[in-house]
Order: sequence, then structure tokens, then C-alpha cells
Amino acid sequence: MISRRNALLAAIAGLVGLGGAYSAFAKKPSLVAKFDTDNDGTVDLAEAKKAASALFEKLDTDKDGTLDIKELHGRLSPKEFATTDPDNDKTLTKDEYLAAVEKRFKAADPDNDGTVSAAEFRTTAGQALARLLH
Ligand SMILES: [Ca+2]
Ligand SMILES: [Ca+2]
Ligand SMILES: [Ca+2]
Repeated sequence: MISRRNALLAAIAGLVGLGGAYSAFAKKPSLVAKFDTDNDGTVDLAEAKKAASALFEKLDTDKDGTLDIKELHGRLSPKEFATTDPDNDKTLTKDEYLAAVEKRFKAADPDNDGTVSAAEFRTTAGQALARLLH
């Protein structure tokens, strides 16, 4: 009887152990969780712009208020940079950067509900948006 009880306890301990591992996995921050400041499970344009704006300031290491292509560390290819820089002065102001974020946000939201869901972040357009946010 005792050994059976021990086996049962071991099984329970095993399940608890698995549960712990599972919740650790589930807690891995998703892209949505990272940018979803109002915690409604999706990322809206305001949240995306907020994240992008914080990133812009972080990347602007010389603090001149603009990003050059080097400061972007590969987030935009030279071709993408050129389309993001309509005045062609080889730097992006925050307005230019946020305009690009807005464009990518719209591309990443094909169902047009104004939010990017976890599934939408997994698409190519979703990944392209995420590159400008973190
Ligand atoms: Ca949200
Ligand atoms: Ca510019
Ligand atoms: Ca959407």
C-alpha cells in the first residue's frame, strides 16, 4: 500500500514538475505581450507607435533627433531606408520613422480591425512591423 501511495505521490510530483515547465514556457513574452501596454491581447497603432518611439530614442545614440542607416542596425535595408526617407537627407526623423511604422502596421493588419494579433505578428508583414518596434 505504501509503495503504491509513493508511486501516486511521485506521479503527482511529476505532473507538478511538468506544469511548472509548461507555465515557464507560456510565460515567454510574445511579441503581443511585449507591446500590449493596455493588456487587451492585441497591439493597436498607438501601442505600436509608443514602442517605436521608445526604440527610436534608444537607437539615436548620438542624440541628434534623427536616425541614420547605421543607427538602425539592419532594421531597414538600404532600399527600405530610401522609401522611408522621402526628403532624401539620409536621416530619418521620428515623424518619418513613425510613418513607416504606420505603413507596416496597416500591412500587418489584413483583417483591418485596427489591431495586430499574435497570429498577424507571425506573418512576414507582422515580422517586418516588429523589426521597427524592438
Ligand atoms: Ca493592446
Ligand atoms: Ca529624412
Ligand atoms: Ca488585425
